[in-house]
Amino acid sequence: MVAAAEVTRYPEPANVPSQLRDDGPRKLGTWDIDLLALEGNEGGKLPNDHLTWLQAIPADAPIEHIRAAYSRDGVVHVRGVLDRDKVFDTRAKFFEYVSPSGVLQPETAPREGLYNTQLDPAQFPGPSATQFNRNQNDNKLLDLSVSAGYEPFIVDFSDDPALLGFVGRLMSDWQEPFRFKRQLLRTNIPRTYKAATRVHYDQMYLRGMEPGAVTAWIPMGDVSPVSGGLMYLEDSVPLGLELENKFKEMNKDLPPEEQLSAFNQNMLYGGGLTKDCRAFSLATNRRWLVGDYRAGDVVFHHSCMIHCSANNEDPEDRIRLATDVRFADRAQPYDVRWEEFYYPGDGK
Ligand SMILES: O=C(O)CCC(=O)C(=O)O
Ligand SMILES: [Fe+2]
Repeated sequence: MVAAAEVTRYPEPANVPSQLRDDGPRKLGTWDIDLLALEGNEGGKLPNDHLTWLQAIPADAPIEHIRAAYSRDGVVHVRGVLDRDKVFDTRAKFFEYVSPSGVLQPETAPREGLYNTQLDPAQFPGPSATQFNRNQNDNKLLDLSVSAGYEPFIVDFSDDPALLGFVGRLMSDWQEPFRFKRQLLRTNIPRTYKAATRVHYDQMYLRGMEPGAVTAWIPMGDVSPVSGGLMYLEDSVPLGLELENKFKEMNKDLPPEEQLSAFNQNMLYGGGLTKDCRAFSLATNRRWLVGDYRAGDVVFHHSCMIHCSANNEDPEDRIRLATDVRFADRAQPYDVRWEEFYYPGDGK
């Protein structure tokens, strides 16, 4: 077994040069990317010349523009796909539901999702930090976040026709777009360290199908550039595809079930490519695309697009809540393992 302390594990990619595009504006609203101090799991400030903005496109922009951005970049941040009030209502319901965990600042509205800073954030690791060796009931927030995912208020939120409709327009060659039942709710607690989302691409969890599923990452609240939203590695679909092909080759003599596993002997312990997003962007000579996300926005990404999150340094101690749901075409073969609800340690 691979040591738990291992930070990085992926096959050396052959030379996959990045198609670096012209740097866009360094300012986004009141934010200046050169002044951001972002850190990932392994610490170390991300060099600002390795950051650039993920620009949002309004949901009512011509779909051809949105489609072109998605196929060029592997990711598109769409502003205003969902009704903002609905997103906040669901956020409020979620935080009410998990409030027995004690995570909320007493006497604040659940809708705000403010963290109870009296508590040690280390007691609330999220789903990816607890993939293995978890004692039952050692993390009430995680237990409640998991079971919230089975509740109609979350399932209905994810089944919003506006979302499926958008996917249908984005993937116009799909015959029958559908949403996988499996979904996660992720609470990133402010100033929790070593608990950010590792560098990964989703195909490693979706090995029961060919690359091509679409992930919708849905911030459930406003998530500013310093509040632990997703960051995408620019021009990384070709790199993700190559890494996955190499993993396939490495996995080919494993039992079939193991070949599909994101946690088999060839993978980083606990999943992902590396916990060190700083080193990864330097090694691959690519920048992290950083977004300023608002409730109602949805980010769509390709299953080989590489991404991670930075630590949540929200100045108001807001918990970063997001959910991720995935879509595919029912007319094509898809990963049937994703037809079930998520539970911790389910190995996908
Ligand atoms: O919300 C996160 O931090 C992780 C989400 C993710 O990896 C995804 O949407 O594919
Ligand atoms: Fe992901």
